[in-house]
Amino acid sequence: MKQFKNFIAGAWVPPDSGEYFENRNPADRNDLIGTFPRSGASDVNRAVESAKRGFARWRATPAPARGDVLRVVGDLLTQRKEEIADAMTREMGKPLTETRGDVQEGIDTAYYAASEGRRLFGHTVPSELRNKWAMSYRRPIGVAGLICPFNFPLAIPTWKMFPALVCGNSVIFKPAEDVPHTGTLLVEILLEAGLPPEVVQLVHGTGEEAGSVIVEHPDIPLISFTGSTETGSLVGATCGRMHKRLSLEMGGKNAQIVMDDADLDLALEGALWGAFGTTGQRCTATSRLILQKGIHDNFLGMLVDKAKALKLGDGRKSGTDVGPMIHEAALAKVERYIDIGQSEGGDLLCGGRRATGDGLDNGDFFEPTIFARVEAGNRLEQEEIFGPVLSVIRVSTADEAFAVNNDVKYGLSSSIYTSNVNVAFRALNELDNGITYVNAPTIGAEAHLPFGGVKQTGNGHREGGWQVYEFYSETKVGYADFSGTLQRAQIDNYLGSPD
Ligand code: UN1
Repeated sequence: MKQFKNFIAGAWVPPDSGEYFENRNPADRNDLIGTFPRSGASDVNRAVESAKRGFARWRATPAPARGDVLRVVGDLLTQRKEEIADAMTREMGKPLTETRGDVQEGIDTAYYAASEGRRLFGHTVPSELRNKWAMSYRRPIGVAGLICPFNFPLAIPTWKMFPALVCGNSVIFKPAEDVPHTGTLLVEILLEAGLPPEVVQLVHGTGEEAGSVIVEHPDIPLISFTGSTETGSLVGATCGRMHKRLSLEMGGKNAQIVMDDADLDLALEGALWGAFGTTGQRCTATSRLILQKGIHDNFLGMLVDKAKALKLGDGRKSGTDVGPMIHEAALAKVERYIDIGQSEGGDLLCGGRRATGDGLDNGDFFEPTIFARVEAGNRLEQEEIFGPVLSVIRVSTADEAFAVNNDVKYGLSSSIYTSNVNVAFRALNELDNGITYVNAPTIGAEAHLPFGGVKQTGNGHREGGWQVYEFYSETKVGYADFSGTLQRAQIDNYLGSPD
């Protein structure tokens, strides 16, 4: 059994507390992967001091050279894709097909970041005065604190870390305590690729003991957090008080709409993948299915048959469709929502309980669950469950479907299946989400497009694509006057007087 370390001040070191937590395989709790540092304030403080030195060096490295390091990171991730996918499945459960996709998203993000090192555009615009240049350009900000979730153990840290690094910041990375091994592999790869050691710091531990210290540290001006809306609110309060730049990526209650004119087989595959992929533990998971009345009964019948046939199991074994949930507390939360759904009068058509037997007894498995006749406005329909629970709502018209989609406090992704081009474009226009898919499920965002949601899903920032580079850099404006005279903006006028 291996005891893992933090990476602070250029060295792999134990936590000051001397205490460690266990990392176990959620498909088999007897499988202990290793123990990881329980870090606290003194570890974070040393990481910050080192990251400040790393920042001084890294900001002076030209952006194209910073990008070159990320290109090597992409190459190394590609070479080690299978090994990382296996480690990831072992510590968080989703099947290998999905963890390979997770690594691929990191690879895509690395190559995108590498090229962005040569493209951190600013603007040059005409000055209103003669012989004067006006331009805007980007500067790095400082030490970035990155607090990451368990469900995309590689991809989401890369969404944050790679643009932060290309923009010239140094980073303190706290992986979720459920997936510290994947986080460790990522940092090993960054170092192997040639990142100067003090530019990255890896601090393991819990949100309460390590994450909160990062958020509250006065020398970390930049925080990126992905996780629950409740924790995000606490992070937001602190960052607001301390005037920190903050990107929040939080909950979702994403809906797939299926209209009467949809390709039903396609919509069926989409619903299964969206609702039960990653065991429903995605911010973008489909947790509501809005069915138009003409296809409602038929579609539901097909869906329940398919959901019952999904094979639960160890994600490292071939044939597994759905892996375990991340831990016991997540299972218990889903169970509470099963009770809520039943007390609200929902019709439990399949699942609704822990899955046991057939090699599942040592893991945290829950059966894919479908509730029909869920009323818009019910708690089951409104609150994020983060598990394999799909609520089905029956509607009559597109207008009603759109209203149901929009009437929740979250706004990450949505999807519509229809063959009517006008309804499809209306959906793109009218659904209140950061991402809307037409004839595709609510999951499947690509690394080179902005990712994020409206309303209480986020705070207006985006990850991925070109937009995240704005978050990790500060815009500065430079004016250079080479006229040799005092020119006064807004006052001197070169058009001459009207007469
Ligand atoms: C998340 O849902 O937590 O869109 C991230 C997707 C992935 C990223 C999802 N590329 O499904």
